Amino acid sequence: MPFAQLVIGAPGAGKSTYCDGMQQFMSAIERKCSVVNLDPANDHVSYPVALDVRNLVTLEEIMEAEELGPNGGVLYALEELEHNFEWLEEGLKELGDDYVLFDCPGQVELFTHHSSLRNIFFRLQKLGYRLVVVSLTDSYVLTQPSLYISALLLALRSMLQMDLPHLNVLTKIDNLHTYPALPFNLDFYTEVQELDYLLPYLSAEQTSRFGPTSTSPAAPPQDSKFASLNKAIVELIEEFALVGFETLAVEDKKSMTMLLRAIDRASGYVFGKEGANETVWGISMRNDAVTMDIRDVQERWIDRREDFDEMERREWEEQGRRERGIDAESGGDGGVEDGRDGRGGDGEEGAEGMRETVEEDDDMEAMQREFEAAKAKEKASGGGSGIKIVRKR
Ligand SMILES: Nc1nc2c(ncn2[C@@H]2O[C@H](COP(=O)(O)OP(=O)(O)OP(=O)(O)O)[C@@H](O)[C@H]2O)c(=O)[nH]1
Ligand SMILES: [Mg+2]
Repeated sequence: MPFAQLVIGAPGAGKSTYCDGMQQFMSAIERKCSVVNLDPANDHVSYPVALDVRNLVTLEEIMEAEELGPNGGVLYALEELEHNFEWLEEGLKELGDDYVLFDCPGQVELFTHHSSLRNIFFRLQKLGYRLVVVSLTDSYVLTQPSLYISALLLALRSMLQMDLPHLNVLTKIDNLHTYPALPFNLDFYTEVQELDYLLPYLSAEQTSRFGPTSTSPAAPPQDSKFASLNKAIVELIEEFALVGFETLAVEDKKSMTMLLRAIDRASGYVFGKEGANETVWGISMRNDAVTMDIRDVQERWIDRREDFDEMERREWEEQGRRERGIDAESGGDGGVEDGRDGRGGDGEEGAEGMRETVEEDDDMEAMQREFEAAKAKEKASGGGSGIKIVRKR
């Protein structure tokens, strides 16, 4: 019973980067994993492709032969794939029981109303794959209330259309500190509750002559048609109560660990593969010490990013020193610069670097303890962490 992730999301959301990072991460935890490219426009990918839709159909050929633009071309190509599903089936047989990551095209029509991608997913399910949709959204959408609401609608529509186990993920969370300060804490955006707090910001965005962001919105005309429409949309999203988000910084091992845990729970992998040959991951899954809730994510990537970067840098230096010491003792030829090479090196080296750090749960725990101690100290001295809590609970 093979497991698979269907990686979807708007163009540029980070799908291919995620597939690359996740494959390296899985190889680090000794889970056999292959990536299948289902995007006919993907003429260059950084991961090793096990099966490539471009061997069946390319966007360039379709656009020329059918005189279509890029969007129409991708839809047409997916219809071709749907009608030649045997090609995909044959290719997947070669992959055996590998865990498969499907890198999908970014045209949103494909996961909102066009039927080909959904039909392909259902046929994969019939082949025996245990599927989970991993829907990626660039965390940039948090910077503008209307973008965030659009992302929520898109996520909701995709969930309803795909009708499969589904996780929404805010990607590039490491970029958040470069954007203007958000009016709410991160958990507000990931939990997707009490959206009416956003209404004044949506109205302010509409009325502002100078652009959308405002942390102190002017009194909006709450009775305008625009305000009523916003209210109806947020009520709709809340009534479905389906949308929520995980977070991801693809180069951060802890972030990847937390996300894969959530995906394994959603797909049932965590139960189906218990006792399988994955000792490192098994231990990590049972080890509750390595946890990171959304408030920790906020501290890590927004409020105290620099402290954490510094802490990690010291960790890497320490690890590098330890490894050099071990190399010297064992008469090895050295050469370990630091422990940082999670994805930097190519292929094997990157995976090896990640394996070492995943195995060193102790290091993560130490960091966690340091973090907890720093928080406790801050609380004891009466100082806040600088978090602005606007929302009332
Ligand atoms: N800072 C940061 N950048 C990221 C992250 N994930 C992806 N990116 C960057 O985002 C850009 C787009 O990533 P891709 O993986 O090509 O996005 P995609 O969804 O495959 O895009 P399309 O195939 O065009 O639909 C690249 O420049 C990546 O390096 C992340 O976690 N953090
Ligand atoms: Mg891509």
